[in-house]
Formats: sequence, structure tokens, C-alpha cells
Amino acid sequence: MSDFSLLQNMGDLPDASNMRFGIVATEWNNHIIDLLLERAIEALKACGVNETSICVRRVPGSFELVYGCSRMAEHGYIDAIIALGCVIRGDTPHFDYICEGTTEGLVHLNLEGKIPVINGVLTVNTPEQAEERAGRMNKGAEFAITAIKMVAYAHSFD
Ligand code: DLZ
Repeated sequence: MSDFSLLQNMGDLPDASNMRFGIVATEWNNHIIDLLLERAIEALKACGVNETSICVRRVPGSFELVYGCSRMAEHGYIDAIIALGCVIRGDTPHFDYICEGTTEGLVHLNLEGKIPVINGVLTVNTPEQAEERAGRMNKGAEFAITAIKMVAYAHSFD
């Protein structure tokens, strides 16, 4: 079990035993993504989510996350989706286009208002920054707890 105490501003871990989550994760930078994914699932389970209530799908890169999440959102069974990606700056403007396109697409999905979609895309200058965020900073758990809180928020209007 990893240390959740670093998530100081996240408050108490909520009970999520009746919630169902989708995770769409990229193949790009998969050593980072695998750690984010492992920690996100670990945090969901620590909050009571059943393993069978977590649906994981892979897409090639961050740019494909929007379509991946959009299709998953059509699946009536899922309460919230976590989009996991990692874009590392290179020598060309590609970084900016992917970050902008992905962010705008995820915003658009949230504006549709079907279910919350959490932006779990790391946008970093170096591989070391990505490792720091996926590892010591436990961003995977942070994204998972954000997803739980947004489902609780959505259910407060039921
Ligand atoms: C092409 C590309 C590059 C250069 N870098 C990344 C990256 O750092 N992280 C990531 O998730 N995806 C990257 N991609 C792939 C794009 O997201 C996308 O898969 C392609 O542009 C095809 O649409």
C-alpha cells in the first residue's frame, strides 16, 4: 500500500464502495502510465471500490484519450472516467498541440455533462518530472480520489 499522506489537500478518503470507474490509459510513456494506473487502482480499492467495478482500456497516445473517454462515457454502467496520459516535451511544437488538443477535448466531454472525466494527463518537460509525479507525488491516487469526489458531487443531485 502506498503512502496517501502526501495528498494533504485531498481531505478524508471517501467511501466509494457503490461507485464504478473507467480508466482510459495511453500506451505512450507506458512505464509512467503503468505506475499511475497501479496507484489509481490502489487508491480506488482503498476507498472501497470493488475490482470488478473498475474498467481499464488502453489507447495509443494522449491525443486518443478524448475519443477513448467519449466512447467509454456512452457505457451507462460507469460513474466517472479517469484519463491517464503523459506528454513529455520534445524538440518540436508537437507537445503544445497534443496538450492543447487533449485538454480541450477533455473539457468538452465535461461540458457535455454525462459523467465526470478526470484530466490525469501529466504534461512535463523531462522524463524525471514525470517519474517524480507518478512516483513520490502519487498523482495516480490524486486522480482517483478526485474521480470519487466528482461522483459523490454528481450523485448529490440524484
Ligand atoms: C506523437 C506523440 C509524441 C511526439 N509524444 C507523445 C507523448 O509524449 N505522449 C503521448 O501520450 N503521446 C505522444 N504522441 C502521440 C500522440 O498522442 C498521438 O497518439 C499521435 O499524434 C496520433 O494521433
